[in-house]
Amino acid sequence: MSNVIVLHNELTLLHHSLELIGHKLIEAHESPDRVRRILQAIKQMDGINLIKVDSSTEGGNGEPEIPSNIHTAEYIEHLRTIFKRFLDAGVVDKDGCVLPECFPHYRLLKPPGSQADAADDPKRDMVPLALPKDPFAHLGYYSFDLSAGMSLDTFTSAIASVQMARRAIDMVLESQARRTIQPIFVLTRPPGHHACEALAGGYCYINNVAVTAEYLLSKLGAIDTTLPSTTSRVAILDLDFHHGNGTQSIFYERREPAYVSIHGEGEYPYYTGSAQECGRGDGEGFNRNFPLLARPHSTRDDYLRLLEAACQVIQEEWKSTYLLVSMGFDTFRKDILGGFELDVNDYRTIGRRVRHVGLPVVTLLEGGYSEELGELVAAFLDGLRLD
Ligand code: OKP
Ligand code: ZN
Repeated sequence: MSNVIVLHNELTLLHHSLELIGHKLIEAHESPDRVRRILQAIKQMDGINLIKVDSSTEGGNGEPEIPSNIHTAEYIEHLRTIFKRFLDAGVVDKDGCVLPECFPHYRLLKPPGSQADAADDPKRDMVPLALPKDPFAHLGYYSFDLSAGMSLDTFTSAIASVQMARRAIDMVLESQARRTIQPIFVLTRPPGHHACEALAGGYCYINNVAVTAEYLLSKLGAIDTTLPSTTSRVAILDLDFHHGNGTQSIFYERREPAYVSIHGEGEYPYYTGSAQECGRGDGEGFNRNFPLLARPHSTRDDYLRLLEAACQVIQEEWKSTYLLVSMGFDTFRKDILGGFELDVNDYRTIGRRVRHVGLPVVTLLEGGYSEELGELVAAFLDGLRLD
């Protein structure tokens, strides 16, 4: 039995957003209360070492570098500045939130003289849709849906999250040197797994797990060429109900890190996550999707069988030496955005299985929107520390 380290930064509570449900614009389900519920539930737990990270005292001026192969510099600059532009123009209040207007849909451009189905081929040669001159159109250019509105402190919360996640990597590597490995759970908010190289969406802005994996790989250095070509040192296990399209796309042509996901079949974000998506080029074989139909077409046992298969891939096929978990709790049977059947105690089982992969592990919070979120996280952390 060992302790679990939990990292939290109060700046993650600042971000807030709106979302459109039918004809109603409401406070986003992804709210600061999620983290508050988790803090409330774990505060009376044994074996939890809660560390409050303070950005002003960590890492000098506070802002970690985002690798340009994870997110483009232009995209990061957009996230940093866009709200201020709306604010300065007087079209939003300080405590408001801005949403995109118009998306650069790939079917907007139709090659001259082509048939309709050629226009539908996303791989066809075409002039890319350029960044609009009008800054108020930038939000649409850099988003893929309406679920990634920006508020005054969205960027601050997102940056605080990656900063904690990088800190977790430093801690894991240090503790490994001391041979006292403890699992780490990072209270990242907003989540990250839907964010692509230059696209926000699905409550995500900066892909926390992608930046973390890249940081870890930079610490590990060049790959040992004597390692079998089927191996990947860093594995990302994505257990959120929704497919992590962003993480998949960022690493799709890379062997390291390798990505494996279990998620609702045919669910949001709808266009990605099929079992046929296996990676390309150097990345071939290092992307694995395990889609599972939502209830009533699947059971808890179906889910746990896929969890076993995913862990087997990491251990037996990739023979990974580090594990990053994109952990969503929207697989819970009562979650408003999920459709699986998992119960509270299943999160203890998941935590224990993750521990039994036997690797140094950093878990990042992705989704989870039920009232019971705190309880679910507590059960997961409990499983993570069991032998
Ligand atoms: C983020 B994560 C209601 C639909 C909301 C966005 C779902 C994002 C899930 N307007 N769609 O993977 O938990
Ligand atoms: Zn989710």
